Amino acid sequence: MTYPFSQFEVKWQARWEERGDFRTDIQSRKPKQFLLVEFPYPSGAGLHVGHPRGYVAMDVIARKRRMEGFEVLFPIGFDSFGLPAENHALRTGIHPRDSTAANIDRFRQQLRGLGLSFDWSREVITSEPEYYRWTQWMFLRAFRRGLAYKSRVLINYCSSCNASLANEEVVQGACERCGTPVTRRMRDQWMLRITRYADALIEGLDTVDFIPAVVEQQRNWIGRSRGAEIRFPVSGSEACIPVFTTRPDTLFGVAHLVLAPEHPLLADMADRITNLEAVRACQEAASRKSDLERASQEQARTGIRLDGLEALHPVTGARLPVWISDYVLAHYGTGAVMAVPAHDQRDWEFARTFGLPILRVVQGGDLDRGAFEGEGVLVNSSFLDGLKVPEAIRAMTALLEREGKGEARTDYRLRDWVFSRQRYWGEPIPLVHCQACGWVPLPDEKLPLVLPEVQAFRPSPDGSSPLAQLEDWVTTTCPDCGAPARRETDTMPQWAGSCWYFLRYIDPHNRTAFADPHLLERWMPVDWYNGGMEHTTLHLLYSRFWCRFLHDEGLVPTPEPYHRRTSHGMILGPDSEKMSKSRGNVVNPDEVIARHGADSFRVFEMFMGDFDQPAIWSEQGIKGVHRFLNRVWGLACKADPGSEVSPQDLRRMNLAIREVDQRTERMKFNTAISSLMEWINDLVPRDRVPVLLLDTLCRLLYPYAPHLAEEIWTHLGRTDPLQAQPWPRPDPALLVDPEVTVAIQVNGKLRGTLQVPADIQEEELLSMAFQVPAVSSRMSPDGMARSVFVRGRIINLIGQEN
Ligand code: ANZ
Ligand code: ZN
Repeated sequence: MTYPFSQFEVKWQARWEERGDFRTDIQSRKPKQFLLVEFPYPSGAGLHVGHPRGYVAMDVIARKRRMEGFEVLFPIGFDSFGLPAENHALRTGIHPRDSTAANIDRFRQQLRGLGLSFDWSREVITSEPEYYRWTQWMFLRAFRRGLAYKSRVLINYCSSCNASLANEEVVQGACERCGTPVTRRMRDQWMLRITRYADALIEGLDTVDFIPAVVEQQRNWIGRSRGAEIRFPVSGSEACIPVFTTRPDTLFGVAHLVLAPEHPLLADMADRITNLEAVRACQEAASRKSDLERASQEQARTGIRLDGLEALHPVTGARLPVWISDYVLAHYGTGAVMAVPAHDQRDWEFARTFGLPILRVVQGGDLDRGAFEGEGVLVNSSFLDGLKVPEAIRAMTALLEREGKGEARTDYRLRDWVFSRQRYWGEPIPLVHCQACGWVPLPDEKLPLVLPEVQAFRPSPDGSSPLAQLEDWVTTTCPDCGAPARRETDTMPQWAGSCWYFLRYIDPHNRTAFADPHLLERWMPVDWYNGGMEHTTLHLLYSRFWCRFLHDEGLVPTPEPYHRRTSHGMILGPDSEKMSKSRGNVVNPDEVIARHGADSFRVFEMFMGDFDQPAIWSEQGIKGVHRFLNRVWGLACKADPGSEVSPQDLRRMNLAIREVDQRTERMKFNTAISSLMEWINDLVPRDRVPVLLLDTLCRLLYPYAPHLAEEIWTHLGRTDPLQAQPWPRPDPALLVDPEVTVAIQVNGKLRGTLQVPADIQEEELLSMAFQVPAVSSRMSPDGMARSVFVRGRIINLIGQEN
């Protein structure tokens, strides 16, 4: 027997929509809750069982918050610009606009089928001109503030597709689409000065409530490190090699310098380098690797010495060999390191590989086994000897500053954000280049700059955007001086639209502003944002930056967009592997819902294990959950308004209320569901179930299995909407075991009293009685013949006294 979910789930979904249950009253005076999930990219594959894990979790919270009396904003939309649609267009000739629209329809239908309580009237779609008009508008604000600039940077490039690739499109050094090894090329790109916000983005982390793993990722990505820049003169020349180091204290342990293969000194000194050919080969090999590979610890150390070139130690004047190696990154620090093999593991490996000296300057560790990177006391270091690392850092930095050989410096791993793509399916960058005026923004009333129609989606052979081929579109006039001018043909990256979508939800149909300032004041920040762990670095950082910028412009009331951020673990296939089409382990949510119902699907996704950990899909598991919901249905069929509720029943119910409430708030969804399961197990054997218990069960179940809860609710004869019912609160008085005072008699004479739980068992009470000295001095347990127990009042021990 299975409960008739297919009869009522669709009915409830339709009714919720009709009644407008989840429409936010944006002007409401109730306390607000803005709950956010990452809006999906509408891929051709449809919704994946991984998406709903975060969506259902926040839906549970949203439904609970409505019952708790909050005005809830729980919106959804689509992040619909991006590469897969464009790549699909290249393969099939179908316009990305059309495939995207079809995919969105399918996603909508699937999301509705899950019974998620989104306010669909606030849907935003990033590829719609009414939306991207404001993305363009914000970009122009940034441009006018000097936050956007054009610069020549190295990009990933696929020579077979003739296209520049985003980092996400480079898979193990090869083009994701065609497998050709990716090379790096210089190209003019629009950049956003996110680095100006590096400190603010670190400090802002202290004002929000993000899970620690996310805070850590944000910090690491920004990668602030304090240290010094030290200049090493090149022997026999005026030139200097500046290095950035976090450990100026180790200067006396420097054995050689290592430059990034792209370092400009190589070109400047080409006539001095005597092994130029071998050096070129090494540079060539490095250009084929990604920064990630180059920085990897596992990577074998490769490199070559620059013959004919020597540097001078800034303090001792010793001659130091200069090497190049790809473990030194061109765009970090100064692109050059002072190698200290004894105290930096990468330098140690490099020195081991090439037989270079390893000179200890800090005590500690075993240098035969690896570098000692810890703290300790300085040795072999002249005036630093005997100092501890932090003191030595200060002393050395002071000396370098006095002698003009270097200075304290803070460096960041964070780079400015490459904000242009040579692609079609993105927001056009609304700038015009004029010979006389330079880059000129389109006036606001010319926005949106609508993405023009194209026939060919393929980038030009020179790597420029497909838009560059539309001569009629590109030629325009300068908005400032009216002279002939040319449009920018790059488009924005997919990140652009997702940087501020939460703001638009607050006022999605506003035609004169991206959102009404009063509504922003009332609804920002997002109270709780949940999403996948894979988006906690870049998306979070970019949107925090965007929000800070808008805040500085006086356009958004809060510097941080999100108050609380949590993340869910990924759902893995039944074979414990990441689900993928090629592995054939993808579970289709539509099929699961058809077989077991949306409520089973929802409850199972919440029951699969700890929410922040990866979970493995299992058919057995969903069947178990389905049986649980069946049992709940069975209880409802035994509802009896006349049946009495015992104090025991009330206590058990209050325990369930407390556990479900607390565990849900802590995102311990799986154990919240187990407490419901345990509770109803007590009720299942009964012939009649008191309505009061079922009433509470409906409320507690509603966030998790809303269709079933609604159905039972009407079964109980209730006509008022369940979501308007107050969320149950535990009664503390009912949660504590009531205690009673029991008189202890020995052969009928009072020998003491005990404070015990009202429902204590006789055996336990007896063993406590024999601990009372006035009892144990008169009678031993062996001497007792029998006892008389009057529950809640007296226990009389009868037998032989000592
Ligand atoms: C000497 C030294 C001695 C270093 C020592 C470390 C330990 P973080 O903390 O990540 O900022 N470095 C500097 N520029 C680099 C580049 N372009 N590519 C690769 N490595 C680079 O790292 C700063 C340290 O990383 C710097 O401090 C430098 O090595 C290296 F016992 O200088 B150190
Ligand atoms: Zn002009």
